[in-house]
Amino acid sequence: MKLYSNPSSPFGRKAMIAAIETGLDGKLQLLNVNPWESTPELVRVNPLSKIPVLVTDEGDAIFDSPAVCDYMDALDGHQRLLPAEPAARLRALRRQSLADGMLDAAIVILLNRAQKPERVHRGYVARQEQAIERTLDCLERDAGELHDGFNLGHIALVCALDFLSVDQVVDWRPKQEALAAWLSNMHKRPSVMRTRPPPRTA
Ligand SMILES: N[C@@H](CCC(=O)N[C@@H](CS)C(=O)NCC(=O)O)C(=O)O
Repeated sequence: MKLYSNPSSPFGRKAMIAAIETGLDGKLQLLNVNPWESTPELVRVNPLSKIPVLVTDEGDAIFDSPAVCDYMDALDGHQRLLPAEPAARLRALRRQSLADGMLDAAIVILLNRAQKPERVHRGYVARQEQAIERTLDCLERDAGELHDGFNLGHIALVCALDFLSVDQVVDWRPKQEALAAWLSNMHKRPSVMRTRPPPRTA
């Protein structure tokens, strides 16, 4: 199997952590791509030119990260990532949606930061910042419930929260102390340690 990804991509990191947790990482050929370049190689497997993309041994391409992780979980067959029990599954999917939503908002903020001031969409950026703030507050309120294992919901949250810090989108740790403590604990997990994003250079 091939995984088109990039060590800086938080969505790609979800796929890598999922691969390690399901024991599939050894079977993966990693292809480091920059989605913004829309290379023929990437758009051939994903016309949306986004990463991660998993290409199976049969040549089928799967995207985006929830689908990639779901597929790996199905291959593994132990339901380590997506619990079968409905309430636990709902919690995992909801956490993943919150985390992925924060990432989508964070990417909009960063793209606008890279623009000249006259090209920044201030109202839209403020909307994304408020969405992240509300989501962090909501996660902080329920942080006590996060100690219920390590599945796709936890994976997505680790990737999103680290991205917010590494890319300095928002300095959330001082306000969300329980969430920060949970994340520090998650950093001891081998799959999380092995996939730590490189420091941002620019
Ligand atoms: N919903 C997608 C989002 C993937 C995504 O936005 N990936 C970024 C890299 S972190 C990307 O490829 N961006 C390029 C683009 O939006 O054109 C997923 O969960 O995989």
